[in-house]
Amino acid sequence: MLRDSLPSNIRRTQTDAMPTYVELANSSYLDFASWRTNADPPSGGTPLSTFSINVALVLDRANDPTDLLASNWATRQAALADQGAIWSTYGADPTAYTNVVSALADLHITTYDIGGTADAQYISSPESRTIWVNVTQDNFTTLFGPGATLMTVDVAAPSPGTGTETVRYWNGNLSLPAELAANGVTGLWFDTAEFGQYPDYDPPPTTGVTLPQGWQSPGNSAGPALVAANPQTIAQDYYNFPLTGSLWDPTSPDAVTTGAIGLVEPGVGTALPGDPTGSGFQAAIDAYRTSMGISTSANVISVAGGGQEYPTPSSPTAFDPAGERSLDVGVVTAINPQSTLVVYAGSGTANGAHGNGFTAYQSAFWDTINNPAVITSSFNYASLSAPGSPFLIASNGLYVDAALRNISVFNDAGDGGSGETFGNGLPNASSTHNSPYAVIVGGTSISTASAAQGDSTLSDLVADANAGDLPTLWQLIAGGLTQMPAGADANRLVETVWNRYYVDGTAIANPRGTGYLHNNTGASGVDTSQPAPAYQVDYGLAPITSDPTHQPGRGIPDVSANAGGNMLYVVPNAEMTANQNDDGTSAATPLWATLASQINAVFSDQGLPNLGYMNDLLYTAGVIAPASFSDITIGNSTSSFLYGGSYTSDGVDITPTGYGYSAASGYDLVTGLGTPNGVLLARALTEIAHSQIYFGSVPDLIDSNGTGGWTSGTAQTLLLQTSATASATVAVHTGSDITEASSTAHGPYAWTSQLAQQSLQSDFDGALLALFDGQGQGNLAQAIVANGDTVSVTFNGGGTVAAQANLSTSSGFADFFSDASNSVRLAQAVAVAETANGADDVNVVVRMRQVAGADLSLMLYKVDDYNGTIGGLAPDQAGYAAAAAARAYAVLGGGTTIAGPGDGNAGQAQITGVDAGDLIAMQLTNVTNGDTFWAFSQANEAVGGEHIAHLWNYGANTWGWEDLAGGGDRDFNDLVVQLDFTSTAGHGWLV
Ligand SMILES: [Ca+2]
Ligand SMILES: [Ca+2]
Ligand SMILES: [Ca+2]
Repeated sequence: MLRDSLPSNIRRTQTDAMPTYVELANSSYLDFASWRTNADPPSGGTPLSTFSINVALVLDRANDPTDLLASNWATRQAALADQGAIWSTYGADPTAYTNVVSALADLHITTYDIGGTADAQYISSPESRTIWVNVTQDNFTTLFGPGATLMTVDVAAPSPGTGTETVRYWNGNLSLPAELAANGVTGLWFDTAEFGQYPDYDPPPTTGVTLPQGWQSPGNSAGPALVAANPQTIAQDYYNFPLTGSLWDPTSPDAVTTGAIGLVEPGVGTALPGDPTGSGFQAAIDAYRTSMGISTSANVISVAGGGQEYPTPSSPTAFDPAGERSLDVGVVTAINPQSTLVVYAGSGTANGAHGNGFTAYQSAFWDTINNPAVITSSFNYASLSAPGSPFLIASNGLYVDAALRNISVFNDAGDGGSGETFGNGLPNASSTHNSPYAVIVGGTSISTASAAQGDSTLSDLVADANAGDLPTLWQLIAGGLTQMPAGADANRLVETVWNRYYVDGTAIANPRGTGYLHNNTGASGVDTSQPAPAYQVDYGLAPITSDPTHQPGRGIPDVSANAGGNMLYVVPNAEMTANQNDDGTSAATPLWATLASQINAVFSDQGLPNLGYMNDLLYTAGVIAPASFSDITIGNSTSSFLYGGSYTSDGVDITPTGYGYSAASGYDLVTGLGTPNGVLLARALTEIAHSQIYFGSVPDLIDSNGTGGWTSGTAQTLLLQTSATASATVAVHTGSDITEASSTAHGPYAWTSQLAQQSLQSDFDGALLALFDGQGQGNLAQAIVANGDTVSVTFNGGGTVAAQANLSTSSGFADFFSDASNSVRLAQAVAVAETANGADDVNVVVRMRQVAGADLSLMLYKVDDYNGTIGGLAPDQAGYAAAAAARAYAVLGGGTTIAGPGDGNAGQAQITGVDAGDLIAMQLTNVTNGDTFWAFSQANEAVGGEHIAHLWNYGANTWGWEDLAGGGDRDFNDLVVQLDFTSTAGHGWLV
């Protein structure tokens, strides 16, 4: 360098000269944690005379991974398998990184853990693009520019007359030395608690809303009737987790080992009172396991390079990190007793560290020793950082790192409701805790039948359910009810939004005395700092905030699970000395993490890689296998507010502004896609994974033409299924053909894809299904189309939108929506054998549910194309039946036909000798009257010159038959049939 060649006296002058600085846009104090405040920035006070703060400097990536992360899961997995190539491509440019380290040395700024090990206090590495440094009162301006001053000022506390709060802030934007900016330092984070959320103390500009008295949302007030359940009971009995029973007995030859789960527990780690190293943690967690009926010891690894400490909350209602930790470890170890727990304390307290959550996430994501494939956390840091700020750049990049490390991250939505405990009058969602590369988990409340009877907010619902009220039962079944309510004492009756807000006069409180400023309902709504992720757009969503500005953004949560209310979790207390009952989205989140870890075990058993970043797969499962989720439709999370006013909450005067969100049919901004049906979700995800990896060349039903239109993906016979809430004029245009698909209204309880798939569960009560038998579907027609034909649908003269087709077209169907409840489904009449690992000669599971009185029989046979042709014979040609019989698959146990299970029953069989890519068609025989029916209507009976169609598609590889000639009652549930091509792989845990 030129400088080194100068005489020593000049070099010293050059070295000590003030470098030039580059201002960082959007780097004000309010941009760090108080974006969307309507307060004026703080001012005045005095310079802070003594401080020491550790700061993350984050460099840009050498290359942009956006395209890789936007590719499908299989493409991502293929790339992520080579982690060396990933990080030489998507880490920092090594030269730029070295330049920054060198420049910091020239500036005499202390750095931490450059090139350190994975259990170092801080993560400073070219791969993480991060360099941790220390600044004090002596060199704050050296790093952040000559104008940077850290100030301290006392401001009035939110409630008049309650004193003052001390705020630490800096004026204006921060700057960086030009050498750092030139080498791509664009991200910053502070390992400190100095810079909190700055509240708006101005008088409220609106009069707000009047809240109803009492409980604000149903299903959270069972009182003494509430249930306290062991976590594994909640997982197995209410969420149908896939791995159960002897699989968890380590002495069993069937024993399964689930992978390590990382728990982000900033500061506290495994510390116990008086025991900062957590030396007593092993005994404490083993005592909990014993109380849960688990006889083996936990495998616990503590990663706390900067130490850890047991905190003391400032008040009984203050956030308690140790309680969070105990909740996390309890839920994880009880549900997945063979998963190693890796507990991350983050930077701890050594060297001026503060154990900020960012540092714990970073140590978890970069733990290349333990490599947990699933990481769960309920900790946020600096909730509202501004878009474009160096703080949000750093935070967003952290979760991209996790995706590139092939980690599945589960973050709780948070427990602050629609207001996010931020008093700006708006609905808020954290900008730092809702990454598109993390699964965001919201909260629900499960009510058993007995709990519901003790809950006055559910009394009407209980009465209606017990009286057999069909609309009520229909709603409850969509929410996961599988038994008649009268006999459902031990089972779920209803699952509602978790919401503990209670209003008494003008006081917002609950039995714990807390309200809008504490943890009482799931955070929800829309993170307006980012656009809706592609998987939400592909699901047909366009999330907007509920306030009058209707801001777009990322909808949260993605999914949800029980968070308390009428069902609490039995977990260790904060000190780990005894058990207690606890709640929160902090409980729902580790539950989801254990499910992902179980599914990873299934994936491994079937020869698949880990799930990694897989949000898109969840949304795809929601479309093609909707029974993967129970749909939550009851409750709200409303808690927006301004400071000041005539209500009180948490000892503070506030004005509720009423902007919130409610659960509703389908995806909603309180509970996301819903709560898991673990086995059905696992089947769906394995099916999607094998399909993407091994069957990418199989034609899709339809292909986008790039301008909003669609073309047929192959030569095929399409079922045209109209669903209409009133008589509708409908036409399906394929190439130059127009097929009439007009329809009368379907029956009010015509079966949905979700119900048809739910009904295939053997423990679903046939008597409950019988209440909804005989409900006619809309019109069913058929079209034979050529490869490349244009495809469109008109509904009552208007156009339709295939809003979810991107997610379903590779599974053989696509819905063209006129609106949410009026649509035409185009579906293939055959299944493609997308077998596990593309294997040949495999057994395939055939699941059935019969809701008809006749004796039925099913034959599955191989065809040559999507029109059902066999050796040149079309389905309506002479000799087809004999040709089909000659192509019939053998049934395990003998013969080539499968007997229906009988009225009301579920059944299951396997066919054998199925090769990858086989096209499989079905024939139904009504044994009672001798009629036979085909998937291709031209082969069926004609009425008035029209051939009658008998097969209705209910999602991926699932169909329902109508078993009577002439069309019968057209309920298409007489025999529901599902082909499962992947579950026999490996140990067959999902069969
Ligand atoms: Ca819902
Ligand atoms: Ca029928
Ligand atoms: Ca029926």
